Amino acid sequence: MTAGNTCSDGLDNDCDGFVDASDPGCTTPDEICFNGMDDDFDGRADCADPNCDGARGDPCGSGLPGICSAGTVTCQGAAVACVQNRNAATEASAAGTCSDGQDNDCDGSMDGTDPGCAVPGDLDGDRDVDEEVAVTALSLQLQLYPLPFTLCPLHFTLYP
Ligand SMILES: [Ca+2]
Ligand SMILES: [Ca+2]
Ligand SMILES: [Ca+2]
Ligand SMILES: [Ca+2]
Repeated sequence: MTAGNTCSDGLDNDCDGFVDASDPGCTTPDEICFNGMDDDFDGRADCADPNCDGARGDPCGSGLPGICSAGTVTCQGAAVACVQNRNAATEASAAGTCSDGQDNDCDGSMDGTDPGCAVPGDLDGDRDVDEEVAVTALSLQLQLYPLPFTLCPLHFTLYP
C-alpha cells in the first residue's frame, strides 16, 4: 500500500480493515544510513537525508596521530566526515599518562619522547631525575663543606 495515492484516498484499498495512515502498508519506511539507498523514498539517500544527521557508521582513520586517530564515519548535515572517537587529553607526569604507551595529547610523540613528560632537573634526558638529584645534592654538600677531615690532621701536624 505504498504506491501512488492509495494511502491518502480515504479508502481501504487492500481490504485489510485499515484505511490510509492506519494501514501498516502505508507507513513510511525509515531511512537506513550508509546503505547507498533512499529507503524512505524522499529523494535523498543516506547522509543527504536529514534523518541521518549525526548517524555513525563504520570505523575510519581521522588522519590525526595518537589516541585521536581512531574515528567513525559520521553524517554531519549532508556531509560525510570521519569524526575522531577520542579527543586529545593531557600527556604529563602529573596526569599519569607518561607510561601508558599512548600519545594522549595527539602531538605525534608519546610517553618518554613527549615534551609534556619532560622531568625538571633531568640532565641526561632519560626522564629519570633520581640519580641527577643525588649527584647535585652531593656536589652542593662538597661546596659548602670542603674537605673538613683532611684539614684538621694537617692543623695538628703543623702545631703539635
Ligand atoms: Ca539509505
Ligand atoms: Ca531518504
Ligand atoms: Ca602517554
Ligand atoms: Ca603526545
